Amino acid sequence: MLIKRPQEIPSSEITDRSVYLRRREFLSCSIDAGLTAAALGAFGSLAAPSVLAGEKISGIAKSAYVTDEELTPYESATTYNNFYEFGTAKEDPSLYAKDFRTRPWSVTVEGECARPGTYALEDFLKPHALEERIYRLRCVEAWSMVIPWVGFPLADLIRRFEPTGNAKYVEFTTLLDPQQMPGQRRAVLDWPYVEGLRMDEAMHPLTILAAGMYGEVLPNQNGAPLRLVVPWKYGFKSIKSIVKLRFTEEQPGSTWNRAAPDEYGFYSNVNPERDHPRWSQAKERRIGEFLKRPTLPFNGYADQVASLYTGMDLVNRYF
Ligand SMILES: Nc1nc2c(c(=O)[nH]1)N[C@H]1C(S)=C(S)[C@@H](COP(=O)(O)O)O[C@H]1N2
Ligand SMILES: [Mo]
Repeated sequence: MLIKRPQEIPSSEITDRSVYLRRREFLSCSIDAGLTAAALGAFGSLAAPSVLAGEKISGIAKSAYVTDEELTPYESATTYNNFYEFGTAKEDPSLYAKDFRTRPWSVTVEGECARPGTYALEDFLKPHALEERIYRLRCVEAWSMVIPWVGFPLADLIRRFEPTGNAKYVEFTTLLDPQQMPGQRRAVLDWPYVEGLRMDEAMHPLTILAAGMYGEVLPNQNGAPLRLVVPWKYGFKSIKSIVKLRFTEEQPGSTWNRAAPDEYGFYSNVNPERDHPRWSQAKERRIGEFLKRPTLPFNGYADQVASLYTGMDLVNRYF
């Protein structure tokens, strides 16, 4: 079967598609009265078969999770990236992920839960109304950004799959596809990229899955079609282009932790008191700013998340 690449779709067809989308919204209204009109708008555009990175998402709900700090310019957030599957230089993902195909896409749910299976992305997202979350993002390389994500609480998704009492952790896996991901042709990391969270971290209201940013469908270089965002942890925990969730009893491995266990712990909570061997974590450079600013414990989210770690030694043992 010949699949058209997005950039090959003539503009006449794109107009047709927007009419199709409106019709589709109307249709889904009559099918599922339980969803709000706003949510349907968002779902409508994300469920399109040839959804384009950068396309506006309609009906995004505002949320209380915002900051009044200045947003990082869209240009910086989409050209200064870490996504080693597309290369290790900051500009590589924006250059080499252009043709990355994010449709069709499916996500597999495995392990300790009542509803394992493989789900089309559209069905995976369908029940979730999208909201805006403006979060700080702090990379372990000591730079940071402020990004308006479009997503939904991971907790809501996890509940749908009914984890069993043995589910103590969730493991996430990125797509493995060296043909499309040139970085995976070299053993820079142990592919595919995997990450993990303790169940209470995964269920925390700050933890989201993002399908968009800046009001638009997630650009490929930022982890389309679906990535994790855990704002109180170093950026590498926020795994991109997810194809699998697995509920486990044992603490899962994580790619950076396996590569250098002394440098990258499983928890990796932002901690100005625990330096990385190569980078002091006491300060950070907000992209676009010249002077460094102090780094805050848990990236400024301590009031919300510090209680998850009561009694744990976050410097020497659970870093
Ligand atoms: N699959 C995958 N996910 C990933 C990475 C990666 O290389 N591969 N890099 C991580 C790192 S180190 C950071 S700082 C953030 C960067 O996200 P951004 O490029 O959207 O700002 O993505 C994280 N998620
Ligand atoms: Mo990072």
